[in-house]
Amino acid sequence: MPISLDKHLRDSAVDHDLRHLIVKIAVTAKYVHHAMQTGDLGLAGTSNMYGEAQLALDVLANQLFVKELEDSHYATCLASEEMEEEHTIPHEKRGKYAVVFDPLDGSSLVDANLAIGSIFGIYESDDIIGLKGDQQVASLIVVYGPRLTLIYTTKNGVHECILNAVGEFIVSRENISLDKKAKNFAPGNLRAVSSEKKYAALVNYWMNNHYTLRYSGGMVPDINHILLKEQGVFTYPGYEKLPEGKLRLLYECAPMALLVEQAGGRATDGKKRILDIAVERLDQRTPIFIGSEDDVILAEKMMHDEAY
Ligand code: FDP
Repeated sequence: MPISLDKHLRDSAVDHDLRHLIVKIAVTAKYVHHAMQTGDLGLAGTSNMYGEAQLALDVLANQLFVKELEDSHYATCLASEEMEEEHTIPHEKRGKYAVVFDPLDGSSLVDANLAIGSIFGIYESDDIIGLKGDQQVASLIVVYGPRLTLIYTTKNGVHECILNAVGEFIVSRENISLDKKAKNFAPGNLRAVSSEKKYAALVNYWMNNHYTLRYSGGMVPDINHILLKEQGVFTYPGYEKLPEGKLRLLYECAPMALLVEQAGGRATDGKKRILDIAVERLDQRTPIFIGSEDDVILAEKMMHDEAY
């Protein structure tokens, strides 16, 4: 007998407000998905704080999540990759959770009609700066692919839900658990091999050892792939032009690190656990090596040990 996301959260004795908040995010993802299928994907004529052109869809997804989260009465403040500053919830609507999110990750893939996603980290806090990813009480990703799916953790395992024919999220996989050893690899920022010889050696190691390439260009489908195949490794190192890489600690790397660690994997910046890095700036970036434990450890060694 299939069970709904709401019942799954209730059965796991997740806090009442957190349960409603997660369900609210899931329902809003349905609106975003609908907009993707029917909406105008032209440029909005605005840009975000990183100077990237925003698609109308980025703007719309951000607006939808902000409105719905504010109206939920469960949030204290919001931070989004598409907003320059923290958004404080008005006093009369305030709850107890800080929600950080990337409303539309993989925006460069929208026009090519490839899978994209949304990413959420949830903290019991009324502020964001100074938090570490370890303090998240939950994180989740939504995958807008051929089907609408989500993977969530409330620090009690990692579970997948699929939208069913009547529009309800149904639990499809419980307690996802990563093998220590990867068979697939997803090498992001491959352009870095031109200056980072250690990264070139790492990628060569995986190729020479017959790993299978599974790289989509979107962090959400790539991490989703690792979780569902229960093995794999994703990398996005820095290089001379971007020493910290491209991916954001708060909106992308910390929520992904919580999901992957909860599934028994590992996530570091090459030296330090992602979940131990304190957020100093909303737009902070970090290199990331994430996935099956043995391969992340190998990446740390090959990127930083002099012996290699
Ligand atoms: P995008 O710019 O299309 O939104 O941080 C966002 C991200 O995609 C990730 O989803 C993806 O893994 C990465 O950037 C791809 O970066 P490159 O520009 O280096 O290809």
